[in-house]
Amino acid sequence: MRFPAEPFRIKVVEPLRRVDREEREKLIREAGLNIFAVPADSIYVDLLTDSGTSAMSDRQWAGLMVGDESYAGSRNFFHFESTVREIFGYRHVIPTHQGRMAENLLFSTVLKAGDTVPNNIHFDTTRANIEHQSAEAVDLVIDEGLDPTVIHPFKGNLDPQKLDRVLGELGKGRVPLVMITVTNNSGGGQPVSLANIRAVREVCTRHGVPLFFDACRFAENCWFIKEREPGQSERSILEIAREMFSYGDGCTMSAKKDGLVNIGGFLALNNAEWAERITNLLILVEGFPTYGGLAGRDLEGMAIGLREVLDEDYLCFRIGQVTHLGDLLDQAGVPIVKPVGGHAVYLDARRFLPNVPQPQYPGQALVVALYREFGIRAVEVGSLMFAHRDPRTGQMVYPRLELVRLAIPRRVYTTEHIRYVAESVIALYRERERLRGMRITYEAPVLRHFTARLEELNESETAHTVQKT
Ligand code: P71
Repeated sequence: MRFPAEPFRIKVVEPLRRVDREEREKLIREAGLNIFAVPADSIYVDLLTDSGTSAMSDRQWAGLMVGDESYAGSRNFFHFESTVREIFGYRHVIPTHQGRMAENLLFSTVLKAGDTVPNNIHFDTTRANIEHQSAEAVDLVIDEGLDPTVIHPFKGNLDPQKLDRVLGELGKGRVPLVMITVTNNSGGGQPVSLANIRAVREVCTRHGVPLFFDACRFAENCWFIKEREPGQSERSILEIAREMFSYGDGCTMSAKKDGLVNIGGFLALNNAEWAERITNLLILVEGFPTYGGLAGRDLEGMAIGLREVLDEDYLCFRIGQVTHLGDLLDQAGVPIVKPVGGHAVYLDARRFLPNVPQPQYPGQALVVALYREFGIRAVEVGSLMFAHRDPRTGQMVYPRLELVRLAIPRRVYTTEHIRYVAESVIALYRERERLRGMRITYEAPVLRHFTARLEELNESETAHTVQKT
């Protein structure tokens, strides 16, 4: 057997509306060829993100009914707090409404202008929150982590030598903390090994700098450790997680991923002085310390979800489903980023559409075609999201990678849905010569991909250099 069947059965269903091609064509045109502006109930399989899109279990739904909505001292907070302490091992547990608020509270408390925060690769919100403090976010992933064709078991590893150099140059006075993102979302959902985390810890200890985790997809990372790291196969996910977090001093968490909830997050840490300052800020901007920005029932959902995510049958199915999609595409010759990560499959738009040059947004051309032809929503992670004008030279700078992410929500789609997605992408690949590039007709000054409007180029404006395979 290639991978296990769904380790759950379905008790509640959410009907999906089938919208015909004609209506999809109309909707995507009205949306200015921007998939963020298409109403979600006109989408058949929605792979925009794995964040906040999980299906909760019957136990989590039951947990919502025992939500204690007291302003202070809700029993759900104590359940949540003891769960976080048991898995993550950090003393102070501060609930927030989602991950970026945990980042904001941490960085606005511990960073000063001119500081630097190293990471394997910072996620966008982490980078933005660091830069918001006039500090610098630096990415120190191993070189293999930047090449979409290199096979390596732990492509998310942070390079300890690069870190040693940065800490040697700047010292602890300029680097208040080091971060590791597990799994490394911006690098394709690639895992980090325990051996690497130990090596990073050793460098941090030598320089006297604390280590924090961006723990969004921690259980998926632990599954890869169990599968791929020598000597780990007999250990439980909980044991691996506890060891992993024991090398750190704290973490930020968006529970919208491996917390298996639709909203929620937290910050957990050992430093009592930082915790006190952060808690005071929390009361000012988010809420009382026993609820953060959440309802009591949300805390209960998180407490239960954080335990369910450690279940090996669940993780085996989850990672297997994502791998299965990658394998189906790879076997058909569709260019993807390899190896497949934990939460998403990434199409390599440069190799998929060699006839569409990067300034004509090949990734977005794929996203639009996947919706128009098949009702599937993916997201472009390429020139629409990242290309920008260099303020000094006035030239456009294009990102190295031109990708389309197919992120798989947790426990939501069946294997038949996955096959539908694979067959659709393969059919599109066979027809790829028909796809056209695009141009932007409206863009906002920052984060333009969320609201940009585009139009398709006509035949004569598209360069035709496609090689027949
Ligand atoms: C993802 C997201 C959600 C997202 C956020 C912003 C723009 C588009 C999509 C969120 C992450 C993440 C990591 C590693 C922190 C956050 C923020 N990812 N760290 O991949 O992946 O968490 O959304 O709860 O604030 O689609 P938050």
